[in-house]
Amino acid sequence: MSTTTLPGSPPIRRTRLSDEALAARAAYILRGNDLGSMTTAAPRLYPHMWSWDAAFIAVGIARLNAERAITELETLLNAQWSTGMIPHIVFSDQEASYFPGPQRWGCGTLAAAAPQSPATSGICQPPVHAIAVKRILETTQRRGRTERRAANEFLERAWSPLMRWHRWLAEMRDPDRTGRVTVHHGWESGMDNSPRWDGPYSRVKVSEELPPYRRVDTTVVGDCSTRPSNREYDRYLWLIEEMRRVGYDDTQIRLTSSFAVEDVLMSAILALACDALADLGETVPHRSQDVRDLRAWAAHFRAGVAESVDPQTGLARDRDVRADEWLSSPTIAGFAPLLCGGLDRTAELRLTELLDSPQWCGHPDLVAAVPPSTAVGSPQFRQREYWRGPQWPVMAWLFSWSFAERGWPERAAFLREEGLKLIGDGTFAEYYDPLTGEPLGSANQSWTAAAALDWLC
Ligand code: 2M8
Repeated sequence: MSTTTLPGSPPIRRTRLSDEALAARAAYILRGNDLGSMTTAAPRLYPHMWSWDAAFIAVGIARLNAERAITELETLLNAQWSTGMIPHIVFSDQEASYFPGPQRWGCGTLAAAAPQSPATSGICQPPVHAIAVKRILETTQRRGRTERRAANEFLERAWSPLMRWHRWLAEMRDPDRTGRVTVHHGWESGMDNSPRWDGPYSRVKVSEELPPYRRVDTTVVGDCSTRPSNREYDRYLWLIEEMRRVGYDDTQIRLTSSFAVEDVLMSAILALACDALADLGETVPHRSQDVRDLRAWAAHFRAGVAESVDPQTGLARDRDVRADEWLSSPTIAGFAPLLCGGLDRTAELRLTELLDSPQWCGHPDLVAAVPPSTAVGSPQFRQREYWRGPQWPVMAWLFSWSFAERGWPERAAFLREEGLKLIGDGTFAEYYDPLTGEPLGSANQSWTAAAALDWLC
């Protein structure tokens, strides 16, 4: 047992809580982060709603109260753009300090497709929402009639927004029909500073016209070195500036953005989410055309992911559209085909063996055998730096859920056990040092608490 201090919080004894105590603490954190109709991604660092966080959070809240989980997703869907895009941040109207906030994005005044209210950002995040809806429906099937009915009625209301969201990704973000979703900002991937994006960002030239700004995140997190650098932030902000200048118009962004990368993990998630939604629509006759579209998209993106696999390493790769080159950093995204399937048996076996190997989950120094965000021991690995090495419990949840879907219950259970080992002290940090287990980034991160609840309840 050791004692660790999270910035801004009292010392936490790193001892494993009982499952009951851990679940109770997770529930307490989610209630504490609840603003009424949205849950902040984290209380101080992320005081608004984030798109993929909201989906994972809803899965956890459904274990406590299905109706509140539905409200969470409805708040997000109410912020959908007229194009079909679900924005990556929905800003709370409560006074909360986050940069870049609604003014810097300027979507309400610049983007014809954005809602006037609520205020949103102008980019998207991975489409895990249909996965959440499927999970919530499964959870409620074991509940009373009232919760079951509420969940089924929600599916009716959410169907069309989710279809429009998937269609927008499939059509607008795959212009060359490669079967891989193009992102125009590292933030769209959710893995902001992953080494996956180092090459593409090195080619983004920040103009002197970038309006000045002041970061807030580095004033919240105690150890700034675990956050992206100022150099990286300049690039993040410059890409937003480029989008503002074209009024967040999809076609213009595609033609002008200095960052265009086919994101293999986002593509695998889209394939998974299309299948999840199709499963939910399968028994409803008037949805048969939608289900056919969803299955076709799932097959298309699954094939795009499989095609990206590096014959040398066996890992899937992103592709930089601007430089016309494959990107081969050894990151967790390389395991994308294990989420969505699509490889032949030999390639799939090779990839599962790699996941279990000492380069990844089988590394002898790991505190818990869940995939680190970057391969331990690779030149790009930084054990405390955000998406450059730390383990993210929510990613373990996603892999565990999809392994169960794929018919690999032992693998799913193993990741659950190891994930709980990481977060068993109840810190519910944003991410963890894989070699020491130290909780890093934000404390009381909602999606970490949500993953625990889904695992435990
Ligand atoms: C992180 O990203 C935001 C920007 O979107 C930030 O650093 O300010 C990422 O980990 C992202 O995946 C996550 O959704 C967000 C909120 O938890 O934080």
